[in-house]
Amino acid sequence: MTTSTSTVARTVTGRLIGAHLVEGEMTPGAEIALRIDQTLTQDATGTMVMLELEAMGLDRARTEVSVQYVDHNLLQSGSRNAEDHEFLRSACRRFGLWYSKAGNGVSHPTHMQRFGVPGKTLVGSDSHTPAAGSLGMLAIGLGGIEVARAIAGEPVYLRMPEVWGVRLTNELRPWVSAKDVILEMLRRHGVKGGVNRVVEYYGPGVDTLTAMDRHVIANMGAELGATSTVFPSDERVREFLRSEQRGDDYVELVADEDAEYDVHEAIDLAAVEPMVAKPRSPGNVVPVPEVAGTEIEQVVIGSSANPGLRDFAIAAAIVRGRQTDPSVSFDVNPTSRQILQDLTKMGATLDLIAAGARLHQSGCLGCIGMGQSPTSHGNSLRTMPRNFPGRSGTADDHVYLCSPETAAASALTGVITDPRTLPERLGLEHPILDLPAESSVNAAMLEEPLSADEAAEVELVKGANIGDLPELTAYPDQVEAPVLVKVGDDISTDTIMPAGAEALPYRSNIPKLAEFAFRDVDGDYPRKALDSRDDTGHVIVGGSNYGQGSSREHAAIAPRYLGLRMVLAQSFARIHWQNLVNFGILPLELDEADYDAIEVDDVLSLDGVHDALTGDVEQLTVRNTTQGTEYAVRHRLSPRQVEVLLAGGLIPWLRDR
Ligand code: MIC
Repeated sequence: MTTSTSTVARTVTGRLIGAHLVEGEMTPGAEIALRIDQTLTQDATGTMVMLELEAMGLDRARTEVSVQYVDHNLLQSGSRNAEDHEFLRSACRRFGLWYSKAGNGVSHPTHMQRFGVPGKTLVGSDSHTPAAGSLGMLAIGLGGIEVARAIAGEPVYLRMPEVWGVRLTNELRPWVSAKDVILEMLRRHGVKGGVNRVVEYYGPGVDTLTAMDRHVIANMGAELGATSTVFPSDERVREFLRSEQRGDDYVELVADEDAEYDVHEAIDLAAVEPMVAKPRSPGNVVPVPEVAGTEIEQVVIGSSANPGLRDFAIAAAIVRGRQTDPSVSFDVNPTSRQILQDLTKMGATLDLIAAGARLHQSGCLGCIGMGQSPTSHGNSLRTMPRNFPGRSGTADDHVYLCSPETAAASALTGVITDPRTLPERLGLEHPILDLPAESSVNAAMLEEPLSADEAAEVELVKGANIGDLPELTAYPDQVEAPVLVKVGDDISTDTIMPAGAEALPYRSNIPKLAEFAFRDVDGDYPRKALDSRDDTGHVIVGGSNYGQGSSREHAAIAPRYLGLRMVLAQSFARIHWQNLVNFGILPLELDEADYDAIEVDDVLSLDGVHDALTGDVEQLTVRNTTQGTEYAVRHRLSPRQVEVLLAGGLIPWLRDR
């Protein structure tokens, strides 16, 4: 479907894109380039970004605001994570970035509270960056090196998305909250429903959602595979910015009454029920009654998917004066210090602790398996955004995702519980929260950028854990290499390059991190791949939506370090597809029948790569020399991406220029 610029320009998304467009046509599918106002990076992806800035020879950040958060790798067991934090702080001082210290808070809500400005563009090396769409920003998750380029003042390239208008009507009922809305979207559309789309919410129901409610929905829009999620900037945004003592940053940004969307959807908020995503995909959603009664061993409340004060306060109000079930570990990690401060002022922290909560420091922690891994047989119920296999740090985990209301109700009973049954079960009426009109703003753990003169004196501090960027060579003209791994549909980057407390501390050390690649698919992959590296390299074959989930470019860099040359998949997730190109790996799309035919260890060959990619046709022929067959495959790369790939990736491409 094509859309003329004039129609798209009347949606909030169209206005945001139109105001930042530096190249290209606003026709869905066409490559466009956007000017970027703000960036965010977090520690688990940020160390690579800072190494990339160093390699680019950047003198000083050229954005309006760039902030480095430390929120993922907070457990300091051994010196590695602390060395990453130290390196990141020195890089912020050197390159003129803000530094949000460990313990200050998770990037997304903290960025929204302290830096979000309606009408601006934001890119972040974290797939949940679209959370800032809650303020009428265009916020997009990207691989680190793309964010590094944005910090250096370069535009960001992407495919012009379709705009998916979701009309909200009515109001959520008691015991149902914003998380249930995004879970309802995932129930309807699954984890690929949003690929190459921006989800834009509009209609009378939008007004009934606070800015933080909108954050919940925009944050987890990443699970739909969407390029971003956008809400209007309206009175609710003005209220939010006022409560953050930043009322002056408010700008109205709304769609025209008769704005036209490329794709249409409607949700009656009054009809939304409590929802739960069952193991092991955020798209595996059912209404809570369908799984009610399932025993659980753990409840975790926290993460950027339910980061607002109300998300913790409602849980505290539900458990107030009661004890959580003895069989349940009730883990709570408030998303930011500011929120913890407000919860404490309200007395809610005490309610949580008295009910049996294990209170953790502000950060992502269990959301990426940085602690709080469950047993391999027990069920863990979380307010987090993802439950991909093994992501909790337990290989065969059973993680369910839900709202804070469902989580708190279940913590009390020890089984998955529909919070709407609490009045009858426990005589508990739906709590009415009395939230402070003003947040406890405290920016003491946010270090401002140094002046240019001061920054010029700063040396990067590289402890033993800070490795080097891999050397990337130009793409060969011929590939003839074995398939080392074949995986199915919806393989997430958590499968390709696992997170968890064991692997994450090596995010700045690619050779070491690579030892964990595809750990739960084939523990022998890193060794076999390394053996292939200096010889033929190797190939990976995937089903549809290959590489969904996180923005971690490590899921491309580490396999590339191990000699990966091509990935053949039925389709790719947006960020990972671009990350492959950025690190000199050729992504090719193949048909289902050909996917079915390929076997592990088959040798695939592609000749005349340079001519084939620079020609006019997207179609190429891959030969299976083991089976004596041929497959017609497609690359969907723009001429700019072809150049980058053939140079061996963005780093050599930039160096050549
Ligand atoms: C995630 O939610 O998967 C992460 C961990 O935040 C990632 C980033 C990472 O892998 O460091 C993301 O979403 O991009």
